[in-house]
Amino acid sequence: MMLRVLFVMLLPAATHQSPRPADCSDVYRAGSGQDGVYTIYPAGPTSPVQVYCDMSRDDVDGSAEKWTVIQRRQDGTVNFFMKWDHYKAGFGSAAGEYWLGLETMHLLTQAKTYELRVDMEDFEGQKVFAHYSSFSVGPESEGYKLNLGAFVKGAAGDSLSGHNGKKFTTTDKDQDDHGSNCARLSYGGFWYYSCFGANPNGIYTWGPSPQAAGVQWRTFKGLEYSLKTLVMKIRPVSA
Ligand SMILES: [Ca+2]
Repeated sequence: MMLRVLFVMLLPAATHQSPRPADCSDVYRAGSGQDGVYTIYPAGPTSPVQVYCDMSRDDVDGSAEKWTVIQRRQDGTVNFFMKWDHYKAGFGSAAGEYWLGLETMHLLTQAKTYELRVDMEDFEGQKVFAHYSSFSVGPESEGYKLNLGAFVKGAAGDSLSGHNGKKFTTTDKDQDDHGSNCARLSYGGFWYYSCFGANPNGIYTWGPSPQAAGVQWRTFKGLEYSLKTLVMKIRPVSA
């Protein structure tokens, strides 16, 4: 009872003193318009998370994009063949390749409605994207289920809709629709079904990927090609 009273007295003061950004749109609103690594607090003031903010300008109207990067592949320096606890907590470096973490993704996407854009590039310099109207991740008690809105546009084509509604699977936690474990078969961790149209967390293999285990997006380069870069990023729909 004493503790409870203390918390009630302390919490309002702490939150009023310094509003902390929950995502990159908050970072932008607070005056930082440069691309780079920032600290956000999607779970409150005691839980800082490092994230890369993509503040680049829209090609059409020049407005700032304020994307919060939740996943990035670009050079193969980070091992993505990781277990459940790592996918839950996040790994890698916000300045390079990383996975933000399922728990942080869940907390972020509970607070606001986000849209998703996946940027990708092949080793010949061709750049495409896929844009989805909404993106959220359910709680751990529901297996961090993916809730994906409609495919809106993008020359990459739609390789992600098949993953909608699926729970997250890692080598040590099989929640997919396959008789075996898709994370083991595909050397990654993802919202697999049986198994995938997109494998963003697959093995980085610098192009040809005969075993369908690379960083892949079926409707762009098929399942025998591992991409040079792949970035998943979200922003509030009303930003
Ligand atoms: Ca399975």
